[in-house]
Amino acid sequence: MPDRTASLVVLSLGSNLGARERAVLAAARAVAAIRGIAAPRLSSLYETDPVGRGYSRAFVNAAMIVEARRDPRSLLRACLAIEEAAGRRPGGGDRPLDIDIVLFGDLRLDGPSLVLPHPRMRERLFVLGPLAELAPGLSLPPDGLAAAEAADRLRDGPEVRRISSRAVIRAGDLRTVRD
Ligand code: PH2
Ligand code: MG
Ligand code: MG
Repeated sequence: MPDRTASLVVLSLGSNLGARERAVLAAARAVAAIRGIAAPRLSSLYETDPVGRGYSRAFVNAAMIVEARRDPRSLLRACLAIEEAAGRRPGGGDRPLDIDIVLFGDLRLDGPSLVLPHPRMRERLFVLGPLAELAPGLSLPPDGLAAAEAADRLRDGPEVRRISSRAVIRAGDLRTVRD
């Protein structure tokens, strides 16, 4: 039974520099190990065309859903520490690891370092494609559209290719399960 005081949190993981797949999988493990995080689930890995300027390589992206019993800003700080440990430097462009909080329950937040829901989530198939695999029926803001339907509406945009079997995290231990 889900913990009633926990929030359902959606994260988007990405890497387009170095050992991309390994970085995303290690990040998922590190997120699962953050205190107050429970019931982690990870999508398959996807190779995705970069969206926006200043990126020279394709990304590996995945979606992650967790239950969080901590506040969003402290979760963000923990995610930034994981990015830093993976070699992330301040500034834009190619990055070995990016962890974005996409949804934090129903919370709306408009702060200098964190905006929730993530303002561009509905435009990005590299976020919604993996999320739709994990939680096709999840209802998304602002209109409650299901994740699978929201992803379908972006099928004409930049490409998203599933490159791994589904990875599942159980009890904080990530195993890759062949489909
Ligand atoms: N992240 C960005 C900008 N562009 N494109 C893809 N395909 N995947 C990303 O994770 C990504 C991006 C900013 O963080
Ligand atoms: Mg990002
Ligand atoms: Mg980020």
